[in-house]
Amino acid sequence: MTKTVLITGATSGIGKALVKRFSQEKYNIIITGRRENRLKNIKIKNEELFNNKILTLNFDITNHQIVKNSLNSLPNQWKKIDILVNNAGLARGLDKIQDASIQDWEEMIDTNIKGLLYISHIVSNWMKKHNKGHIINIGSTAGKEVYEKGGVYCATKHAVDAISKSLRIDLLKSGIKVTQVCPGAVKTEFSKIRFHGNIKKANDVYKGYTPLKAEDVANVIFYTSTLPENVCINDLVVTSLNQANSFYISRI
Ligand code: NDP
Ligand code: 8X3
Repeated sequence: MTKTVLITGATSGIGKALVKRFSQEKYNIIITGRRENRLKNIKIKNEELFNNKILTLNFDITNHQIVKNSLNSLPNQWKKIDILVNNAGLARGLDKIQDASIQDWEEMIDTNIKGLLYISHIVSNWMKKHNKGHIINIGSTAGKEVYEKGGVYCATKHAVDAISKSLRIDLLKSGIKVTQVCPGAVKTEFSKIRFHGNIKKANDVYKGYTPLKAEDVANVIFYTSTLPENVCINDLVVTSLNQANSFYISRI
């Protein structure tokens, strides 16, 4: 039977690459994000290429009521979700805590922590009905150690780390796998968003070394979903060859 995967934050970067990877394997895919035009184009392009079915849900993950209404609007057959990839997320700013913008903090906390929880709350209950499913949370090396000026972003990714561990315990009797995938630097729109559109600052993040591509991470995430039923990767850190952790990157 065709499996269904829900991918949040599918309009760009890792999420968009994941849509392609799962489409190649003919999954039914629910894709979410705020940019409706992008969702439509991604649906059309992948369906044309891979002949699978893609359903778009256009919502802001930070609004609990809208998340609930959107997910509940899915046709019943689309609510039997085999895999949930909690990928939507962002960094805003790179500032010391005493200097940072409160608005930036709110956005990161609301998206990376609360948004992930809103989706997981609903979808884990759907999965429980079938005693089956796989929740894959996208954490970060920033959830493994903290770096200067990254305080609140790192805190949100440490929260994803904690939530992934807790969910795995809470769902232990439910036949639902919980995996966390923690990438190091990946060249996506991430830094452009972090620096509020400052392209020079964004490009500087990836200068002098080869970061991961979104496709690299998508392949790894996809792999974690392909293992036998009794095998669960709990936690996986993936960086480019040039990166050891949040602090050490070998630049030329
Ligand atoms: P992108 O900026 O390219 O993609 C982020 C995605 O998240 C977009 O599809 C965006 O959709 C979605 N998103 C952001 N805010 C919201 C919101 N309020 N409501 C709904 N969707 C939202 O970044 P990446 O692909 O790099 O990031 C994906 C994940 O990977 C994030 O969780 C990030 O923290 C994590 N990560 C990234 C790394 C990197 O170096 N790039 C490294 C480690 C982890 P839209 O704007 O259309 O709503
Ligand atoms: C993104 C990686 O190093 O910019 O999670 O925090 S980093």
